[in-house]
Amino acid sequence: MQTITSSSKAIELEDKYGAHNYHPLPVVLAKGEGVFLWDVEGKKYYDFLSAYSAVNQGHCHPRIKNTLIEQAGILTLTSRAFHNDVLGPFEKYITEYFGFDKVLPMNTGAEGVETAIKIARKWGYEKKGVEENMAKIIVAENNFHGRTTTIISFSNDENARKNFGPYTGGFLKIPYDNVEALENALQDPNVVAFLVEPIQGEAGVYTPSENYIKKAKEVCSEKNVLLIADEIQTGIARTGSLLAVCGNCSCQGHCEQQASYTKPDMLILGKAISGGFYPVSAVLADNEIMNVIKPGQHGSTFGGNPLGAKVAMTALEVVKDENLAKNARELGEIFRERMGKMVERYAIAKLVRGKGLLNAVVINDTEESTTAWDICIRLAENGLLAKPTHGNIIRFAPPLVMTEDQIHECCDIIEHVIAEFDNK
Ligand code: IF1
Repeated sequence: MQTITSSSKAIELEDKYGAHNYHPLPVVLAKGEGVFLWDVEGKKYYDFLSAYSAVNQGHCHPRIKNTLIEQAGILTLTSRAFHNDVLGPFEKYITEYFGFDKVLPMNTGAEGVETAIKIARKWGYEKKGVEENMAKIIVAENNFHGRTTTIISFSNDENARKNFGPYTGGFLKIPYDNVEALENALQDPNVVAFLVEPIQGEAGVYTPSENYIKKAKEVCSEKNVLLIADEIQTGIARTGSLLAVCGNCSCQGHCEQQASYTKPDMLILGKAISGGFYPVSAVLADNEIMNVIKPGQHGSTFGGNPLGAKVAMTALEVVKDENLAKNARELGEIFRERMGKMVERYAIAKLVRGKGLLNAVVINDTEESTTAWDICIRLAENGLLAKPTHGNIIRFAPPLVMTEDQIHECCDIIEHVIAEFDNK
């Protein structure tokens, strides 16, 4: 294999030999540790993307790394044709951790979403009594749930969708953060589920009104419809609680006793469930729902493999042992307070929003403008990596192992760059 010694060489190779399905910032990363990344030239950066919230525990967390190395030398993959001695303990651990009867392990987030869709439909036919092939699932406008042909069928991002048809039917789209629209859609007796992100990530970290999810659960329950929470991006302490559906509680449990907690009928997790070491996703549900799946009806070669299961267990332990939900909550408040002041001072920054350490700053320019991109380039030059979304929104989501001093230093960098653009 060719050794990469310069960023330009690496970019050249990707351009020539890789499909052009991404438009990355021109930075070539070679090393990560905690909240930091280094490029091939040795320049150090604060990471404010965290691999789209997959490395909440920080890059190359030593405990997770040791688990990976240890298990890699014992047993990695057996398929589910046989039992393995890690899967059972993992399933007990994760179900107790999040407070559900059962789990179905998969690999990527999109597979988790597909799994939940299949379970919901099957539950609809076999438990709710919906007529064959008539089941409908309600989704929200501007959702992001992954990139399979079925999932992009109910996206309204033209770029993600166009020319990938024919599309999968059976989805009803309603405005996000609108309980009335949900109640109207629920009048259809063929509706089996409502699939929703508790905070819309890709839409630009769109935080709904308080109690939206709680009310959604209530109206769904009245109609015997399952609430499916996609917490692939918002879960695992990112938003200042273990799950976004925990609401205002920053305890490290699944918050069942807390008034602000809303238990979804199905919970989809991915990304940080393995701290960025290995693709692991999971769907959690109670018996009456999960038991509709019988042998041969769903699965995956790698789903539930001992390497992923062991890594995920350690990654979840780290979240508890290092109090990452509490840290995300506290640092998030500092971040939004400082960014709030910045937004007041500089016209180029319009507003800041988010929860915990999943935040966004909206840039005062059009979606078509390159301002947010140009700001991200300058942020990188100043040692901070972030990526624009929707043209004029910059997402700020550092690993949750950051310290207070570090978040202040990062706010200094962002303010410095914003000030520069304000004068332009
Ligand atoms: C890409 C965004 C983040 C997700 C939710 C399912 C999935 C995702 C709520 C699918 C994935 C990603 C994938 C990434 C971009 C990204 C993203 F910008 F699109 F919104 F995180 F911020 N549900 N999110 O956010 O999980 O199959 O990818 O494991 O490059 O597509 P996956």
